[in-house]
Amino acid sequence: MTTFDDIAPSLSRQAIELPSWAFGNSGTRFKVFTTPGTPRSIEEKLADAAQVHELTGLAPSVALHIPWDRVDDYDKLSRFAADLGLRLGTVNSNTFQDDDYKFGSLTHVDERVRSKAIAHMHECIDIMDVTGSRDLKIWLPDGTNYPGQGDLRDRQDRLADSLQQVYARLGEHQRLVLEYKFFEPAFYATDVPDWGTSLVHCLALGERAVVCLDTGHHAPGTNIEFIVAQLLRLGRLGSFDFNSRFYADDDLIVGAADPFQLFRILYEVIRGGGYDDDSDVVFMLDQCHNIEDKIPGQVRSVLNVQEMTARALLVDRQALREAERAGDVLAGNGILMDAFYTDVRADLADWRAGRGLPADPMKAYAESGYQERIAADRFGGTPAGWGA
Ligand code: PSV
Ligand code: MN
Repeated sequence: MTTFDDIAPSLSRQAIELPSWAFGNSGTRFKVFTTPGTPRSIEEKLADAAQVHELTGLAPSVALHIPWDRVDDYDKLSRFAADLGLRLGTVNSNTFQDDDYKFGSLTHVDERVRSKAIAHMHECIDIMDVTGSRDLKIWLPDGTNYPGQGDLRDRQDRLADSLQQVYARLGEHQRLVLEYKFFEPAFYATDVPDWGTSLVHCLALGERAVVCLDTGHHAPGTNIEFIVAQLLRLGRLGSFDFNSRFYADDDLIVGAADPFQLFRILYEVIRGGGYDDDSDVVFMLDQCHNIEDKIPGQVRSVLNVQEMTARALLVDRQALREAERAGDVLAGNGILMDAFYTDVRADLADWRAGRGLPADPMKAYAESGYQERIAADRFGGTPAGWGA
């Protein structure tokens, strides 16, 4: 029997990376609602992210998205982040908002456009060199809407060649993290639609190419924890983009739609060594807060991940292994479910209080007056959003 006291020390090594864009406005193709106090710059996004870390102790780094977070001086930005108690993390490339990329980026048939996309990846690596970020994350919008629009095979060949050119520019301690997604914006064929395709490209590139698993990027019913187990087994799970979905790539708060799925994923992470001290797996959020306040939305998200991590750590792995080996189906399932149904919220509140953190970070944020302050202070300018 594993108790909360047994797992408490493991909780202190949890680190969840926040996406800078979660603090900006986002929406659907129908409407983007703005929130008073929305940041107008990356500096203001970092200030908001610092609130999340201050209240939870769980979010020491922030991922950038280029060009949304482009600045003149990245060294200055790193120091700005450090003064807030934060670190700049993964650099996310963006080849989905430029007219040139209508028919693809790293897969584009036109060498001019393909070179431009490769140059963008190189720019991201230049930024990483200054910020000290380890990971370049590539998610591509590339794909086709109609059979016959493009040659599926040629597109893979061009992709492989482009990725080689990007990988070759990486420093010794940097990684290329390739994210997959089964559809959208392309509706017929996506060029990196699944973990298999991502893995195939990573294997061809070399050891420092790893897969990013965005939990919202699978067809309904996909067994995501199986993918986690397999990628960890092969040493190729680079990072998570955590969020949750009811229908498509909804980008809702992680753990909101299906807490049990999050539990199963985190169990496999722990089982596979992805939560070990020396693990290189990055636990990032990739979410959009379209209608809820963004800072408490991020606070709730990191707390959800912490809560499910605690429950997954509570699984009595020795007993589970014995049940599995004995073919005791119901005992094995019962052991997992016992851990999943354990309410750890009061223990986590005590754990936080013992570390000088607010026992209830959501309440502490609501009472802090920060939301009212930014709503009053951030006057004028353009709120950050997907176009910024
Ligand atoms: C694509 O849907 C994606 O998941 C990629 O990670 C992008 O960079 C991100 O969304 C933007 O939110
Ligand atoms: Mn993502």
